[in-house]
Formats: sequence, structure tokens, C-alpha cells
Amino acid sequence: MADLNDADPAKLAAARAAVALVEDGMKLGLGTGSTASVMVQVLAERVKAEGLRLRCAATSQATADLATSLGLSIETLDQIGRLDMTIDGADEIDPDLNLIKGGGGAHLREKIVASSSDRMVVIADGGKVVERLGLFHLPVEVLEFGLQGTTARIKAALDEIGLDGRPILLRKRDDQPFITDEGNLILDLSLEAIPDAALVNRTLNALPGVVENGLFIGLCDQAFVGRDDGTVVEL
Ligand code: ABF
Repeated sequence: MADLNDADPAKLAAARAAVALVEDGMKLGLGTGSTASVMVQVLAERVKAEGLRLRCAATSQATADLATSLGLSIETLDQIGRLDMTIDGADEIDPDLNLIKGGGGAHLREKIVASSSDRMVVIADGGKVVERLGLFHLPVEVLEFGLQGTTARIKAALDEIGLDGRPILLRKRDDQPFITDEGNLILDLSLEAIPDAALVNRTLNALPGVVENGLFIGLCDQAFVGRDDGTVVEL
């Protein structure tokens, strides 16, 4: 486990700001990714130092493994039910706190956990803040079954809403298709700019074969953006 002293200062600052919101007895959703991993370490330190009693659900197996290794106990979302707060990272954050997530391949569980939370707090470094979403590829989790047809439907649906000709790539890791925690595949859409994120979200999720896309619209309540000097800006 990486030492927190070696953590990226911007990520650490954002993580500390979010973990400061945690109170004894809370039910928490734990995000995925490198920033969320720093947050889990900061949280574990607080739990140890202050004896906080928390109930936690994880957005990925990787986060569950990390949290467990640090002494946090993880339960399933169904065991806990409604969560008080989820703290997670993001790939892009716009001025309305809409997000692109899923660069780490966990956006399906992340969206379920965020939607089961009274409050979603995003932590990030300044590189994630954008004026308009879309420069980062948009991850879309799809079933392996009927992949070609699903890809064609996504292309046709994007054409219909004026996003024609955008490249769609099957995500790979070590030359093999990337498999999510739910056993699905991910298509990465290079949209360049998303003029109407709610429309793209609705359009993609209505297609057979699509499980979930990485647009988080109206789910994030608050964002802490860390800077390299250790200061934090709240959005
Ligand atoms: C998760 O981790 C994802 O939704 C997002 O794709 C990614 C951000 O990772 P990092 O914090 O490593 O930039 O939150």
C-alpha cells in the first residue's frame, strides 16, 4: 500500500476535504480510481484514530479489496440500503457538476451507488475541471452478447442527435477486451464535445445492449478540487 506521504498533493488535499465531512455512524459509498484510493486511505486513518463506526459499500472489487486491507469493513449495497454520502473521483466535471466517469471502468456500480446516496461528493485534481464535457472519451458499458449490433445502434443514435462520425473503440487491456466487474465490455466514444449531456445520456441508455454510460447528470452535489500546493477549491 502506497504511503500517504507519497500521494499526489492535489488528490490528497481533495480527499482530506471530503473525508472531513464523514461523521460517526454514517453509511458511505466508496468510489474507485487513484483519487478515491487516496480517499480510502485517509478515511481508514480517521477510522483508526477516532474509532468511527461506519458502514461502507464499495463501487468496485478493487476498492473493496483496498478498503478491507486497511481494516474497513465492506458490505453490499443491499445489506446497507440507502447511503448518507458517496465520495468518488471523476474524469471530467463541468460547471453544473455534471460528470464523465468510467475511465477506470467502474461507472456502472459507481452510478448505482451514487444514485443510492443522499449526497455525492466528487474529489479530483484541477485537470478534471472543464467548461464542457466530452473531450475525455465517454465510456459505455455494453453486453458482450450482440456487440456488433449494439455498436451499430450507438453509431446510428449518435448520428440522429448530430454527433455523427465519432469514433467508437472497444476498450482493451493487455490486448484483450477489458472486462468490467459485472462481466461486460466497454466502448469508448470520442465525442470531442457534448452539447446536451442529458440528451446523450437518455439516448445511449435507451439502446438494447447498452448497460450504462458514464455521464452523471444531476447526481453530484459537491466537488472538491485539489491543487498541487495543497489548497482545495469547492465547486
Ligand atoms: C473513477 O475513477 C472513475 O469514474 C473515473 O473514471 C476515475 C477517476 O480516476 P482517477 O481518480 O484515477 O483520475 O472515479
